[in-house]
Amino acid sequence: MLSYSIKVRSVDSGSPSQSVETSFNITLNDINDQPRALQLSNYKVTENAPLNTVVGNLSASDEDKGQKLSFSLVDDDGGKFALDSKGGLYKAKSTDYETSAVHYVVAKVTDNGQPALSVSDCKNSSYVEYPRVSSWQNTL
Ligand SMILES: [Ca+2]
Ligand SMILES: [Ca+2]
Repeated sequence: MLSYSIKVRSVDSGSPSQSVETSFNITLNDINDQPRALQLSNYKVTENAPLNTVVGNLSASDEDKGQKLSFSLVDDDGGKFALDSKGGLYKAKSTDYETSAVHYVVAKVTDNGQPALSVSDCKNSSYVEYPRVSSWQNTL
């Protein structure tokens, strides 16, 4: 909780003028701020990677100290992706580069403030699937 102290003086127009001075303490109450900077650590995965392969991890920040953030998927591209309890995005169904080279997922982060606030992000959540090529496999 932040607190400010201000001093107010009022002066009349009499002669001689009289004045009175009083101090006030103004207290700022914290309100819940929206989480922000929702990000996915990696967007690329090899096609035919085994189920449960983690593509990347979601992360976000929140100005409010000590709040717990939880992640969920608004759009999991037909159930192809899911989240583990730590915000890891993993493959839940098999995928095929020749059928679809880019998948679209929308993630959401929610804090545990009162009221709970959330942010969802799709602009950074497309994830690109690469053909199974040996040079790519080593990067995963
Ligand atoms: Ca706040
Ligand atoms: Ca918050």
